[in-house]
Amino acid sequence: MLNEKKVLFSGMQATGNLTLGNYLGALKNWVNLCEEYECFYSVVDLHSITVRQDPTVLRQRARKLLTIYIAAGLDPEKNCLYYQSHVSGHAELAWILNCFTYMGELNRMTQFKDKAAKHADNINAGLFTYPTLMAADILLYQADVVPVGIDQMQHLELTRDVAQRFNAVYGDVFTIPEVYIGKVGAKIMSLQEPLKKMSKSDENPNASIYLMDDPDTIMRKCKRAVTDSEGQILYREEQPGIRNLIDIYSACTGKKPEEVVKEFDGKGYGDFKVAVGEAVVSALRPLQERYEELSKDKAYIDGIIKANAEKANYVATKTLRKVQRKVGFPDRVR
Ligand code: ATP
Ligand code: LTN
Repeated sequence: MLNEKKVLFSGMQATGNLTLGNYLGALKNWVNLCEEYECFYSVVDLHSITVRQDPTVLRQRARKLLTIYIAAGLDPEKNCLYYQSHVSGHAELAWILNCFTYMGELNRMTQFKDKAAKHADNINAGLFTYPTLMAADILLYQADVVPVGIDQMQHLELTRDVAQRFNAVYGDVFTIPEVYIGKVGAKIMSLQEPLKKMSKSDENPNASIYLMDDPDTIMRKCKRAVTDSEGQILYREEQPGIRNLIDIYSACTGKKPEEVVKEFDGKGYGDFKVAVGEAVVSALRPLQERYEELSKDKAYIDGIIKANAEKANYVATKTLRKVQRKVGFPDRVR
Protein backbone atom coordinates (compact mmCIF):
# COMPACT_ATOMS: atom_id res chain seq x y z
CA MET A 1 0.00 0.00 0.00
CA LEU A 2 1.54 3.25 -1.13
CA ASN A 3 0.88 5.84 1.48
CA GLU A 4 2.72 8.94 2.56
CA LYS A 5 0.65 9.46 5.68
CA LYS A 6 1.89 8.49 9.09
CA VAL A 7 0.05 5.64 10.77
CA LEU A 8 -2.16 5.98 13.83
CA PHE A 9 -3.53 3.15 15.95
CA SER A 10 -5.92 3.12 18.88
CA GLY A 11 -8.54 0.90 20.41
CA MET A 12 -11.23 0.61 23.03
CA GLN A 13 -12.53 -2.30 24.98
CA ALA A 14 -16.15 -3.26 24.53
CA THR A 15 -16.72 -3.56 28.25
CA GLY A 16 -19.45 -1.43 29.83
CA ASN A 17 -21.33 1.44 28.26
CA LEU A 18 -19.30 4.30 26.85
CA THR A 19 -19.37 7.51 28.85
CA LEU A 20 -19.12 11.17 28.02
CA GLY A 21 -15.49 10.83 29.21
CA ASN A 22 -14.71 8.24 26.55
CA TYR A 23 -16.37 10.47 23.97
CA LEU A 24 -14.82 13.83 24.88
CA GLY A 25 -11.44 12.36 25.85
CA ALA A 26 -11.03 9.93 22.97
CA LEU A 27 -13.62 9.41 20.22
CA LYS A 28 -14.43 13.05 19.51
CA ASN A 29 -10.74 13.86 19.08
CA TRP A 30 -10.22 10.91 16.73
CA VAL A 31 -12.65 12.18 14.13
CA ASN A 32 -10.42 14.64 12.29
CA LEU A 33 -7.19 12.71 12.56
CA CYS A 34 -7.76 10.76 9.34
CA GLU A 35 -6.83 13.85 7.31
CA GLU A 36 -3.33 13.68 8.71
CA TYR A 37 -2.91 9.97 9.50
CA GLU A 38 -3.74 6.57 8.14
CA CYS A 39 -5.98 5.51 11.03
CA PHE A 40 -6.75 2.11 12.52
CA TYR A 41 -9.28 1.88 15.36
CA SER A 42 -9.89 -1.53 16.79
CA VAL A 43 -12.60 -2.92 19.04
CA VAL A 44 -10.19 -4.84 21.23
CA ASP A 45 -12.27 -7.87 22.09
CA LEU A 46 -9.26 -10.12 22.81
CA HIS A 47 -8.39 -7.73 25.62
CA SER A 48 -11.95 -7.88 26.96
CA ILE A 49 -11.79 -11.54 27.94
CA THR A 50 -8.96 -10.89 30.41
CA VAL A 51 -11.90 -10.42 32.76
CA ARG A 52 -14.86 -12.79 32.62
CA GLN A 53 -17.51 -11.83 30.05
CA ASP A 54 -20.94 -13.09 29.14
CA PRO A 55 -20.52 -14.17 25.48
CA THR A 56 -23.85 -12.78 24.27
CA VAL A 57 -23.29 -9.46 25.99
CA LEU A 58 -19.71 -9.19 24.72
CA ARG A 59 -20.80 -9.80 21.13
CA GLN A 60 -23.56 -7.18 21.41
CA ARG A 61 -21.27 -4.63 23.01
CA ALA A 62 -18.53 -5.15 20.44
CA ARG A 63 -20.99 -4.46 17.63
CA LYS A 64 -22.42 -1.49 19.49
CA LEU A 65 -18.94 -0.03 19.95
CA LEU A 66 -18.07 -0.42 16.29
CA THR A 67 -21.37 1.27 15.38
CA ILE A 68 -20.65 4.07 17.86
CA TYR A 69 -17.25 4.63 16.20
CA ILE A 70 -19.11 5.35 12.95
CA ALA A 71 -21.94 7.29 14.62
CA ALA A 72 -19.37 9.54 16.32
CA GLY A 73 -18.10 10.53 12.90
CA LEU A 74 -15.30 8.10 12.06
CA ASP A 75 -15.78 7.55 8.35
CA PRO A 76 -15.27 3.82 7.67
CA GLU A 77 -14.00 4.64 4.19
CA LYS A 78 -11.20 6.75 5.65
CA ASN A 79 -10.56 4.91 8.92
CA CYS A 80 -10.04 1.20 9.35
CA LEU A 81 -12.62 0.15 11.99
CA TYR A 82 -12.45 -3.53 12.87
CA TYR A 83 -12.64 -6.24 15.53
CA GLN A 84 -9.29 -7.32 16.93
CA SER A 85 -10.51 -10.95 16.94
CA HIS A 86 -10.94 -10.84 13.15
CA VAL A 87 -7.21 -10.36 12.63
CA SER A 88 -5.35 -13.38 13.96
CA GLY A 89 -2.03 -11.58 13.62
CA HIS A 90 -2.68 -9.76 16.92
CA ALA A 91 -2.52 -12.98 18.92
CA GLU A 92 0.36 -14.38 16.84
CA LEU A 93 2.55 -11.32 17.28
CA ALA A 94 1.60 -11.08 20.95
CA TRP A 95 3.05 -14.56 21.47
CA ILE A 96 6.33 -13.57 19.88
CA LEU A 97 6.49 -10.35 21.89
CA ASN A 98 5.79 -12.31 25.08
CA CYS A 99 9.15 -13.94 24.47
CA PHE A 100 10.78 -10.48 24.41
CA THR A 101 9.09 -9.09 27.52
CA TYR A 102 10.33 -9.65 31.06
CA MET A 103 8.16 -10.78 33.95
CA GLY A 104 9.59 -7.88 35.96
CA GLU A 105 8.32 -5.37 33.39
CA LEU A 106 4.81 -6.79 33.42
CA ASN A 107 4.85 -6.96 37.20
CA ARG A 108 5.30 -3.20 37.39
CA MET A 109 2.16 -2.36 35.39
CA THR A 110 -0.27 -0.45 37.57
CA GLN A 111 -3.31 -1.50 35.52
CA PHE A 112 -2.42 -5.14 36.20
CA LYS A 113 -2.12 -4.46 39.91
CA ASP A 114 -5.46 -2.61 39.96
CA LYS A 115 -7.33 -5.22 37.95
CA ALA A 116 -5.77 -8.11 39.88
CA ALA A 117 -6.97 -6.51 43.10
CA LYS A 118 -10.45 -6.03 41.61
CA HIS A 119 -10.70 -9.57 40.22
CA ALA A 120 -8.81 -11.49 42.88
CA ASP A 121 -10.62 -14.71 41.99
CA ASN A 122 -9.42 -14.64 38.37
CA ILE A 123 -5.84 -13.37 38.08
CA ASN A 124 -5.20 -15.13 34.79
CA ALA A 125 -2.10 -15.10 32.58
CA GLY A 126 -3.97 -13.03 29.96
CA LEU A 127 -4.48 -10.23 32.45
CA PHE A 128 -0.76 -10.32 33.18
CA THR A 129 0.30 -10.27 29.50
CA TYR A 130 -2.40 -7.75 28.48
CA PRO A 131 0.32 -5.15 27.70
CA THR A 132 2.17 -7.39 25.23
CA LEU A 133 -1.08 -7.87 23.31
CA MET A 134 -1.49 -4.11 23.30
CA ALA A 135 2.08 -3.77 22.04
CA ALA A 136 1.26 -6.26 19.27
CA ASP A 137 -1.83 -4.19 18.28
CA ILE A 138 0.30 -1.11 17.83
CA LEU A 139 3.41 -2.66 16.28
CA LEU A 140 1.52 -4.80 13.75
CA TYR A 141 0.42 -1.65 11.94
CA GLN A 142 3.79 0.06 12.32
CA ALA A 143 1.96 2.88 14.08
CA ASP A 144 3.76 6.20 14.45
CA VAL A 145 1.25 7.64 16.92
CA VAL A 146 -1.15 6.22 19.47
CA PRO A 147 -3.84 8.50 20.91
CA VAL A 148 -4.68 7.34 24.45
CA GLY A 149 -5.45 8.78 27.83
CA ILE A 150 -2.76 9.35 30.42
CA ASP A 151 -3.74 6.07 32.12
CA GLN A 152 -2.28 4.13 29.16
CA MET A 153 1.14 5.84 29.13
CA GLN A 154 2.83 3.03 31.02
CA HIS A 155 1.66 0.46 28.47
CA LEU A 156 2.92 2.65 25.68
CA GLU A 157 6.34 2.99 27.29
CA LEU A 158 6.51 -0.79 27.54
CA THR A 159 5.55 -1.09 23.87
CA ARG A 160 8.41 1.21 22.94
CA ASP A 161 10.88 -0.72 25.11
CA VAL A 162 9.89 -4.08 23.64
CA ALA A 163 10.01 -2.72 20.09
CA GLN A 164 13.46 -1.25 20.68
CA ARG A 165 14.67 -4.50 22.21
CA PHE A 166 13.44 -6.45 19.21
CA ASN A 167 14.93 -3.97 16.74
CA ALA A 168 18.26 -4.11 18.56
CA VAL A 169 18.45 -7.84 17.82
CA TYR A 170 16.90 -8.04 14.34
CA GLY A 171 17.33 -4.61 12.76
CA ASP A 172 14.68 -2.01 12.01
CA VAL A 173 11.58 -4.16 12.06
CA PHE A 174 9.18 -2.02 14.12
CA THR A 175 8.35 1.67 14.00
CA ILE A 176 8.75 3.09 17.51
CA PRO A 177 5.38 4.67 18.39
CA GLU A 178 4.81 8.01 20.09
CA VAL A 179 1.95 8.71 22.46
CA TYR A 180 -0.58 11.33 21.38
CA ILE A 181 -2.61 13.03 24.10
CA GLY A 182 -5.71 14.95 22.94
CA LYS A 183 -6.02 18.67 23.60
CA VAL A 184 -9.49 19.00 25.07
CA GLY A 185 -11.51 16.81 27.40
CA ALA A 186 -8.36 14.90 28.39
CA LYS A 187 -9.83 14.00 31.74
CA ILE A 188 -13.53 14.27 32.46
CA MET A 189 -14.26 13.60 36.12
CA SER A 190 -17.07 11.76 37.87
CA LEU A 191 -20.17 13.91 38.47
CA GLN A 192 -20.47 12.48 41.96
CA GLU A 193 -16.82 12.39 43.04
CA PRO A 194 -15.08 15.06 40.96
CA LEU A 195 -11.62 13.96 42.10
CA LYS A 196 -12.12 10.57 40.38
CA LYS A 197 -12.25 10.14 36.60
CA MET A 198 -15.58 9.42 34.96
CA SER A 199 -15.42 5.72 34.21
CA LYS A 200 -17.66 3.20 32.52
CA SER A 201 -17.13 0.74 35.34
CA ASP A 202 -18.35 3.15 38.05
CA GLU A 203 -21.09 1.51 40.08
CA ASN A 204 -22.98 4.74 40.72
CA PRO A 205 -25.07 5.48 37.59
CA ASN A 206 -25.27 9.18 38.52
CA ALA A 207 -21.48 9.49 38.35
CA SER A 208 -21.30 9.10 34.58
CA ILE A 209 -23.25 10.36 31.59
CA TYR A 210 -23.60 7.49 29.11
CA LEU A 211 -23.54 8.22 25.41
CA MET A 212 -27.00 6.76 24.96
CA ASP A 213 -28.63 8.53 27.93
CA ASP A 214 -31.84 10.34 26.97
CA PRO A 215 -32.10 14.14 27.43
CA ASP A 216 -34.06 13.90 30.68
CA THR A 217 -31.50 11.57 32.22
CA ILE A 218 -28.63 13.79 31.13
CA MET A 219 -30.32 16.84 32.60
CA ARG A 220 -31.08 15.05 35.86
CA LYS A 221 -27.48 13.86 36.23
CA CYS A 222 -26.13 17.35 35.54
CA LYS A 223 -28.50 18.92 38.06
CA ARG A 224 -27.38 16.38 40.66
CA ALA A 225 -23.68 16.89 40.00
CA VAL A 226 -21.72 17.43 43.19
CA THR A 227 -20.37 20.99 43.50
CA ASP A 228 -19.40 23.13 46.52
CA SER A 229 -20.65 25.96 48.68
CA GLU A 230 -18.46 28.72 47.19
CA GLY A 231 -21.32 29.98 45.04
CA GLN A 232 -19.07 31.32 42.27
CA ILE A 233 -18.42 29.78 38.86
CA LEU A 234 -14.63 29.88 38.70
CA TYR A 235 -12.15 27.59 36.96
CA ARG A 236 -9.86 26.56 39.79
CA GLU A 237 -8.59 23.51 41.62
CA GLU A 238 -10.40 24.34 44.84
CA GLN A 239 -13.71 23.81 43.04
CA PRO A 240 -13.23 20.46 41.26
CA GLY A 241 -16.95 19.87 40.66
CA ILE A 242 -17.51 23.25 38.99
CA ARG A 243 -14.22 22.98 37.17
CA ASN A 244 -15.31 19.65 35.70
CA LEU A 245 -18.66 21.11 34.61
CA ILE A 246 -16.77 23.97 32.94
CA ASP A 247 -14.57 21.41 31.17
CA ILE A 248 -17.61 19.50 29.97
CA TYR A 249 -19.39 22.66 28.81
CA SER A 250 -16.24 23.87 27.14
CA ALA A 251 -15.59 20.56 25.33
CA CYS A 252 -19.23 20.40 24.16
CA THR A 253 -19.47 24.00 22.93
CA GLY A 254 -15.91 24.66 21.77
CA LYS A 255 -15.66 27.69 24.10
CA LYS A 256 -12.55 28.22 26.21
CA PRO A 257 -12.86 27.83 30.02
CA GLU A 258 -12.16 31.60 30.48
CA GLU A 259 -15.03 32.42 28.12
CA VAL A 260 -17.33 30.10 30.05
CA VAL A 261 -16.40 31.79 33.34
CA LYS A 262 -17.24 35.19 31.80
CA GLU A 263 -20.49 33.94 30.31
CA PHE A 264 -21.72 32.75 33.72
CA ASP A 265 -20.35 35.57 35.82
CA GLY A 266 -22.87 36.35 38.58
CA LYS A 267 -25.11 33.39 37.67
CA GLY A 268 -26.06 30.62 40.12
CA TYR A 269 -25.02 26.97 40.02
CA GLY A 270 -28.60 25.93 39.16
CA ASP A 271 -28.61 27.95 35.92
CA PHE A 272 -25.14 26.77 35.02
CA LYS A 273 -26.02 23.10 35.51
CA VAL A 274 -29.03 23.47 33.21
CA ALA A 275 -26.79 25.08 30.58
CA VAL A 276 -24.28 22.23 30.90
CA GLY A 277 -27.10 19.68 30.56
CA GLU A 278 -28.36 21.41 27.41
CA ALA A 279 -24.86 21.56 25.93
CA VAL A 280 -24.33 17.83 26.54
CA VAL A 281 -27.74 16.95 25.08
CA SER A 282 -26.94 18.96 21.92
CA ALA A 283 -23.45 17.49 21.65
CA LEU A 284 -24.73 13.92 21.90
CA ARG A 285 -27.90 14.30 19.82
CA PRO A 286 -26.29 13.83 16.36
CA LEU A 287 -24.36 10.80 17.59
CA GLN A 288 -27.49 9.24 19.10
CA GLU A 289 -29.58 9.86 15.99
CA ARG A 290 -26.92 8.46 13.72
CA TYR A 291 -26.52 5.45 15.97
CA GLU A 292 -30.26 4.71 15.80
CA GLU A 293 -30.18 4.83 11.99
CA LEU A 294 -27.01 2.79 11.65
CA SER A 295 -28.04 0.06 14.04
CA LYS A 296 -31.05 -0.65 11.81
CA ASP A 297 -28.85 -1.10 8.76
CA LYS A 298 -27.39 -4.53 9.36
CA ALA A 299 -26.12 -5.04 5.83
CA TYR A 300 -24.20 -1.75 5.85
CA ILE A 301 -22.46 -2.49 9.15
CA ASP A 302 -21.72 -6.07 8.08
CA GLY A 303 -20.14 -4.75 4.88
CA ILE A 304 -17.88 -2.44 6.85
CA ILE A 305 -16.88 -5.19 9.25
CA LYS A 306 -15.89 -7.44 6.36
CA ALA A 307 -14.07 -4.87 4.23
CA ASN A 308 -12.16 -3.33 7.12
CA ALA A 309 -11.12 -6.67 8.57
CA GLU A 310 -9.65 -7.53 5.17
CA LYS A 311 -7.75 -4.27 5.05
CA ALA A 312 -6.45 -4.69 8.60
CA ASN A 313 -5.46 -8.28 7.88
CA TYR A 314 -3.51 -7.25 4.83
CA VAL A 315 -1.44 -4.69 6.70
CA ALA A 316 -1.02 -6.88 9.79
CA THR A 317 0.09 -9.93 7.83
CA LYS A 318 2.82 -7.94 6.13
CA THR A 319 4.43 -7.09 9.47
CA LEU A 320 3.77 -10.54 10.91
CA ARG A 321 5.49 -12.36 8.04
CA LYS A 322 8.50 -10.10 8.37
CA VAL A 323 8.73 -10.75 12.11
CA GLN A 324 8.31 -14.51 11.67
CA ARG A 325 11.15 -14.53 9.16
CA LYS A 326 13.38 -12.49 11.45
CA VAL A 327 12.94 -14.79 14.43
CA GLY A 328 13.69 -17.85 12.29
CA PHE A 329 10.37 -19.51 11.51
CA PRO A 330 10.48 -21.51 8.25
CA ASP A 331 9.19 -19.82 5.08
CA ARG A 332 5.75 -20.84 3.88
CA VAL A 333 5.75 -23.04 0.81
CA ARG A 334 3.45 -21.55 -1.80
P1 ATP B 1 -12.94 1.30 32.64
O1 ATP B 1 -13.78 2.08 33.57
O2 ATP B 1 -13.59 0.00 32.21
O3 ATP B 1 -11.51 1.16 33.05
P2 ATP B 1 -12.71 3.59 30.97
O4 ATP B 1 -14.02 4.33 30.98
O5 ATP B 1 -11.62 4.13 31.79
O6 ATP B 1 -12.95 2.08 31.28
P3 ATP B 1 -11.17 2.75 28.65
O7 ATP B 1 -11.80 1.69 27.81
O8 ATP B 1 -10.05 2.35 29.53
O9 ATP B 1 -12.31 3.52 29.46
O10 ATP B 1 -10.68 3.93 27.74
C1 ATP B 1 -11.04 4.19 26.43
C2 ATP B 1 -10.46 5.54 26.06
O11 ATP B 1 -11.20 6.61 26.68
C3 ATP B 1 -9.01 5.71 26.49
O12 ATP B 1 -8.27 6.38 25.48
C4 ATP B 1 -9.12 6.56 27.72
O13 ATP B 1 -7.96 7.31 27.98
C5 ATP B 1 -10.33 7.46 27.42
N1 ATP B 1 -11.03 7.86 28.65
C6 ATP B 1 -11.61 7.04 29.55
N2 ATP B 1 -12.18 7.72 30.55
C7 ATP B 1 -11.94 9.04 30.31
C8 ATP B 1 -12.27 10.27 31.01
N3 ATP B 1 -12.96 10.27 32.14
N4 ATP B 1 -11.87 11.43 30.46
C9 ATP B 1 -11.19 11.44 29.31
N5 ATP B 1 -10.83 10.33 28.61
C10 ATP B 1 -11.20 9.14 29.08
N1 LTN C 1 -5.59 -0.77 26.87
C1 LTN C 1 -6.41 0.23 26.24
C2 LTN C 1 -7.14 -0.30 25.04
C3 LTN C 1 -6.17 -0.74 24.00
C4 LTN C 1 -5.38 0.13 23.19
C5 LTN C 1 -4.59 -0.75 22.34
C6 LTN C 1 -5.22 1.50 23.08
C7 LTN C 1 -5.85 -2.01 23.65
N2 LTN C 1 -4.93 -2.02 22.65
C8 LTN C 1 -3.70 -0.24 21.43
C9 LTN C 1 -4.32 1.99 22.15
C10 LTN C 1 -3.56 1.13 21.34
C11 LTN C 1 -7.40 0.74 27.28
O1 LTN C 1 -7.66 0.06 28.23
N3 LTN C 1 -7.95 1.90 27.07
